[in-house]
Amino acid sequence: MTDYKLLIADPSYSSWSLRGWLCFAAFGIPVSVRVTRLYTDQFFTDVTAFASHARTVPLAVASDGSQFTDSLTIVEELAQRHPEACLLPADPQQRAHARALMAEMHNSFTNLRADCPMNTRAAYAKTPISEEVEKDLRRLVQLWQTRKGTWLFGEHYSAADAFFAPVAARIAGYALPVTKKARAYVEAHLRHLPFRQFRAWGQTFASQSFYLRDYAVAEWPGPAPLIARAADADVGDSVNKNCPYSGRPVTDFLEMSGRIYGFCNPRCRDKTVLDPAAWPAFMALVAA
Ligand SMILES: N[C@@H](CCC(=O)N[C@@H](CS)C(=O)NCC(=O)O)C(=O)O
Repeated sequence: MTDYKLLIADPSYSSWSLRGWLCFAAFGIPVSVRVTRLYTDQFFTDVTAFASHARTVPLAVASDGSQFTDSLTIVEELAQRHPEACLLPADPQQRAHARALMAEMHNSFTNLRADCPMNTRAAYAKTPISEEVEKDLRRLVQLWQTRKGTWLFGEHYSAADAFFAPVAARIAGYALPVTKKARAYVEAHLRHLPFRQFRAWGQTFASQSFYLRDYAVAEWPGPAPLIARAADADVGDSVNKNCPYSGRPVTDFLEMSGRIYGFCNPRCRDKTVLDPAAWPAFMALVAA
C-alpha cells in the first residue's frame, strides 16, 4: 500500500493547506502530516527538502516517489489511486462539473482572497467590503446555487467541497453577506468534523498577528465547543491509561464534566480541549 507524507503551513491561516489536508482527512486516506511556517527562511528549506521541485504548500509525496506539488494534483492523483474514496462524483457530468468548480476556485476569487485572508482563529461582526469582493461573493453564490443537498453533489462530500472550505471559513469569519442557501452551505462546512478538527488542531500552533483585522470581533459562528480544560493530573486520576488517538501511555490530561482523560502528548490534549466533540475517538471514550 502507498504511504503518503503531506507538508502544509500555518493551519489556522493557510487556505491551500486546508484544501490539501481535507483531500486526505475527509476521505479516510491515511497521511503523515508535517507543518512549516509561511514567511520564514525555514519555509523554502522545508519545502525543497520535502519535494525537490516544489515551491508552495500543500505538497504531498507518495512512497513510490511521486511528488504532488499542487492542490489540484493532490486531488487528481488521490482520485485516481483511491477510487473507493470517491473524491470526485461517479457520474461523468457531475465529475466534469466538480473539476470545473475546483479549477475556478484554483484560479479566481483573488479579491476575496486578498482582502479577507483565511483566519480560523478570529471572527468579526462586520467587515467593510469592496465592489470586487462583492462580485466574488456573487459568483460563489451562483456556483453554490445548483447544489441539491448538504454538499455540492448531494449528501456525499467531494473534493469540490474541500476546495470551497476555505472560502466558507472566510464568509463565516468575516460575516460576509451571502444568500440564505449559500449560508446553509457555509454552515455545513463549519459543522463538518474534518474542518472542525483542522481548526482545533491549527490553534495548537503559533499564531500570526499579521492576519488580524481591526474590525469588531464576534464569536466564531460554528458549533459551540463542549467545555473542557487542560488539567494538572496524573495517570491515576485518568479514565483511560492509553491515548484515544495513538494507543500509547497517557502523559497529558484534560478535565471535562468532572472527569479526567489522558493523551500521549500536549498537542493531542490541546486540540481536544479546543473542540472535544470534533474527535470521534475521544467522544467514544467519553461515552464508554
Ligand atoms: N497552486 C498552489 C498554490 C499554493 C499556494 O499558493 N500556497 C501558499 C500557502 S497558502 C504558499 O505556499 N505560499 C508560499 C509562497 O508563495 O512562497 C496549489 O494549489 O497548491
